Amino acid sequence: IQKALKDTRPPSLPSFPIIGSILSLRSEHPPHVLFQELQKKYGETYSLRMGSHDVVIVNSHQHAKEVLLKRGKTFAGRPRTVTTDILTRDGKDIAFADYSATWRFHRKMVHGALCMFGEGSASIEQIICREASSMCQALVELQSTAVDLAPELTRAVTNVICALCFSSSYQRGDCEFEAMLQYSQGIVDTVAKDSLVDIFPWLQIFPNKDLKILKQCVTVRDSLLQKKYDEHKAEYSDDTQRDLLDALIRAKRSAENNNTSATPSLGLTDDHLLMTVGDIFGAGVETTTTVLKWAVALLIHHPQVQKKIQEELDSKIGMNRHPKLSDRGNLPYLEATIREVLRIRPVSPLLIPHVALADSSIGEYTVGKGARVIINLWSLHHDEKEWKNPEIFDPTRFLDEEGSNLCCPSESYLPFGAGIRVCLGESLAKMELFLFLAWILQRFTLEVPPGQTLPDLEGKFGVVLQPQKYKVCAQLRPCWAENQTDG
Ligand code: HEM
Ligand code: PLO
Repeated sequence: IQKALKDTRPPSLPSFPIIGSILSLRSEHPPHVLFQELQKKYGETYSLRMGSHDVVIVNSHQHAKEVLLKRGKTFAGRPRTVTTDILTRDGKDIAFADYSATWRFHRKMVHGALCMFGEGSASIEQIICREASSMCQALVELQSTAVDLAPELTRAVTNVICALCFSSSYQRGDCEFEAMLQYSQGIVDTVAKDSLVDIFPWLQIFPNKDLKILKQCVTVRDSLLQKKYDEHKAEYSDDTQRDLLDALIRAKRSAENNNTSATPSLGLTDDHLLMTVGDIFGAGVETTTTVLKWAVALLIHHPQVQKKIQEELDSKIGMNRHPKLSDRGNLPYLEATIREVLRIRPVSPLLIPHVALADSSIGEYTVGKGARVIINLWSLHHDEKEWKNPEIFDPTRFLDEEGSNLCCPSESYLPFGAGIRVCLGESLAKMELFLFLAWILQRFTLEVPPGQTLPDLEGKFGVVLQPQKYKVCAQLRPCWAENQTDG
């Protein structure tokens, strides 16, 4: 029986006691590319050992959908790691929390609160348009000079999530905003990184530069969150619910009033509440900003794509009004471009690791309880069997023959994941990407500054796949420039 069982395990990389498969994982490539390469030797689904854990790597959409959808609940666990435990006070958030009643409760609550502002609601559209307008104003001032757009893009995106979470926003040059930028980059650079501390938990007793940076950044973040929480508690009223934090405080109070014994089991503690807003705030800022940075970099590489989007905007919207959410159905080329950006440079190329909560299987392979499962979205999005020339940036692959209707040419496309751990911010992110890009491209043409090289498209692997810093020239389009001089 044991032999039969053993034979159905996924092919395994060589592994050694204590160090696991680490020797086969040394590579100049980032992990998603290395895991894609290793398919040639081990097949689409294979396993390796990290420290004392079995890790299954999935590179095909068939197996990915089995994990996320068909057996979604069995694979809904999350691993505990040293770095994410520091970030989330031992998994008291949503994204890095293991499957539990508390996790289900928090996810449902946040989902409900986000729906309140969701699609079709005028308020979120107003908030995004207000920020888009202020960003475009800032770009007019920076016009024609070589600038890094990242701070302006980040401020716009941050203010949207700040409005939803805290009913607040940041002006340019605000020192709290500058501090936030700094700690968040520090966290992105160090958390969940394929760092040795996550593979060997005992290494944390040794001084470790990354761990130190992470702890410092988390301390700064926590004091910012605590400040918002204290302010909200002081101003709280049962009659109004301004934002997500108010919604969470209300849920906590009503649980406390109704049933004192139910509160601990639902985990409505101060820590849970803080870590939950921390997640939404962090995810809300880093993901959407990263996609916008990729979109701008790719548009500079492909001026013909930019021109087509502008032609579409000119014919469907014109210059006399600003883009609205209701234009989304009329701008298929822009939508296709957003889809293609999310395909070619997925924000989260390995998703967040999943964990098998019981003995199970993936395809013909058995997978034991406790095994970690990594879905390599990079492989799904660059699979040559599924995509023609997957390395080429081509929005028309998401359009039909006439170019007037959106389509999805392959099932091997899951930028937001799927199933019970699917991204909570998908619809918010799509609204933001659409409106911000439509506003920018209606007004500006983005170009490489004279004498500078095109942005690097390789990306820095981390908890999100970010592009390297680059400079852009945002040129006001002729028709807008005339308006500007006309006052
Ligand atoms: C999880 C993608 C924006 C909140 C995820 C996952 C992916 C993803 C791939 C992991 C799914 C898995 O592990 O199976 C994206 C992309 C975004 C984006 C591509 C932007 C274009 C956002 C925004 C928010 C958000 C704006 C917040 C409002 C979350 C949360 C989770 C998550 C809370 C964890 C869900 C869970 O573990 O139950 N996202 N995301 N995301 N995302 Fe997003
Ligand atoms: C980004 C840095 C913040 O300071 C903290 C934070 C919270 C939630 C994380 C987010 C970071 C990175 C992107 C993550 C998000 C939860 C879901 C999202 C991992 C670390 C994705 C893309 O899966």
